[in-house]
Amino acid sequence: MPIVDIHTHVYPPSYMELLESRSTVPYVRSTPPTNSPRVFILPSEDPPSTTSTGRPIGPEYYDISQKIAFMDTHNIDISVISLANPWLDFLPSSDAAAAAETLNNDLNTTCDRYPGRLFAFGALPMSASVEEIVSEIKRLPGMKYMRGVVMGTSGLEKGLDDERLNEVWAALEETGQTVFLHPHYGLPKEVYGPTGGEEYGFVLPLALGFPLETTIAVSRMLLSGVWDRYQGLNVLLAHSGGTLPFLAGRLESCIAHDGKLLREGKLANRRTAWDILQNNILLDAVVYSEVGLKAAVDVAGADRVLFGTDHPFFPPLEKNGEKEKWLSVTTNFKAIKDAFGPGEMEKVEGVLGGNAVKLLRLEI
Ligand code: 5CU
Repeated sequence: MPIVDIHTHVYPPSYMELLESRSTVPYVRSTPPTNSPRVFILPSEDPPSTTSTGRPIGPEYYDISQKIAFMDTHNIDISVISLANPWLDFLPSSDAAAAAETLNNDLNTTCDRYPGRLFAFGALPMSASVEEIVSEIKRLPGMKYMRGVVMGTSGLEKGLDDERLNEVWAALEETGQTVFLHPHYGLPKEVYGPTGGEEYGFVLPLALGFPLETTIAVSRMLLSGVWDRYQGLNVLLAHSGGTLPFLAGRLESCIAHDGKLLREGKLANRRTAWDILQNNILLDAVVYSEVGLKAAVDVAGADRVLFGTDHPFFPPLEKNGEKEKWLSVTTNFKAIKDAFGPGEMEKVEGVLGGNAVKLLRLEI
């Protein structure tokens, strides 16, 4: 059974050029003392402060041969690559549709260089008009290696419960494309303390801000009835669904006790979080512990959880050699193996790759 990485990012060369040409976040800049390129992408780095130094960025982000080398080092057979955050969200509306088209063509061509080893989630021009977004969604299935789309939580700037997204959900459902929903915006940095948590590096926004952002975005989709309207819409949640597997019970209980929702008739005939988790949501296995992985499997089912690495993010802090295995990856492999009993090898193989091959049709 192949090993498949469904959570693995790229910044193609043309996107790197874009980041290098910018002077506001997101951007890439070479700063003293090393003068090597550093990336500033997160809202918590905006505006850059005197203590904010970004993070190193190198060819592992844009040179696809490095992705393949990383796959070989970790025995990964197939990767479904996606543009990393913040995708095309920051582009002026007038540039977004053309940029998405160029980028997606580029991703498809990149996959073609390694037939059978690479597939992709396309990027959407979320700052363009709904018509242009829908048009790109409808164009993607014509491309050999595209298997869905990657999307952040901002939607058309008002979040994913925005009714203006109806046509987008309808197009995704109609074309049978999986939405890979990924965080970027986190929480307002004030929640991390007077300095925005800077004294703790990137720990708070990445460990907590990202998963909570995903949890809130999916909860808003659920509450606004997205899955009541689009019952065939499939969404793959990054980081094992944020905290949704743990909080789904509390979410459902709060819904069942909400007088406003009752008065507005919103409690009748609604699909619950449990139903959505078992039928519409796929969870990646990027949660770094057996405890979180077991929760993901418990709520979604072992056949709906999919291995991922988050490459090229979370590299080892000290490099010991090109062929060194990454701690962030071995931790997730171990969590998957430990979450299942000795007689459950089939489930392990499913999470490691079988589920992805089946659900994302990874055959050429
Ligand atoms: O470390 C990070 O900033 C990130 C990021 O931005 N996106 C991602 O997918 N993983 C880690």
